[in-house]
Amino acid sequence: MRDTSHALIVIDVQNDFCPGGALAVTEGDAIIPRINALMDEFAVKVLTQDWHPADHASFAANHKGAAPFSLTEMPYGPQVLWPTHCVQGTDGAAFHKDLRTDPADLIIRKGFRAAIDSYSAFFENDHQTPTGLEGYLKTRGVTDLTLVGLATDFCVAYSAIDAAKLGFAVTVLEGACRAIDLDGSLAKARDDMRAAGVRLEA
Ligand code: VGL
Ligand code: ZN
Repeated sequence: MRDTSHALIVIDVQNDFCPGGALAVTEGDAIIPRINALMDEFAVKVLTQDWHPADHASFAANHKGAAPFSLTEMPYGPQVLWPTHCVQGTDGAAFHKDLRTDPADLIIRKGFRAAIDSYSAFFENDHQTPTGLEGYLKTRGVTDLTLVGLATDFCVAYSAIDAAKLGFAVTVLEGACRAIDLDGSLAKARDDMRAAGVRLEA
């Protein structure tokens, strides 16, 4: 068991990102047994939950004529338009039934403001609006983070890069993550994580 300076951060292991879900990540559910086992190795455990209102600006359905997975321009920069997913209170937004949630110290929800997406567990996509997770971890004395979950190239990578910028020592266990891989997004995310000083392990 690691001490309380080291936290496990489990990103978005929700039904909509698993096979059969609205934004299914290939083999998204295959990582669950390893994540469940990892929870016994960390004293501090945090789960994140993508949690959008139905009128969320990241949904293609809320942009007339826009196709899912197309790009649009938001006031804060380019934004992928996603299939409607993780709508607050729906089964798609619930954690996968096999994920152990009882051991978690904190469940942090993100993406709940209609006008702005939030891939990262630390900042919304304007890179300025904090979620509060930095303060939670730092006030508990956490310095080191291990990240796992979905999806490697979006919410995991954005969270890992922000965490490294905030001064945490960050490791991503790639074997306990799965990617969406949209137009080379996985290769770019891996390069960006390495450049930010994130350690990638199997
Ligand atoms: C995610 C796209 C949209 C993720 C969330 O969890 O990686 N990706 N919302
Ligand atoms: Zn989302």
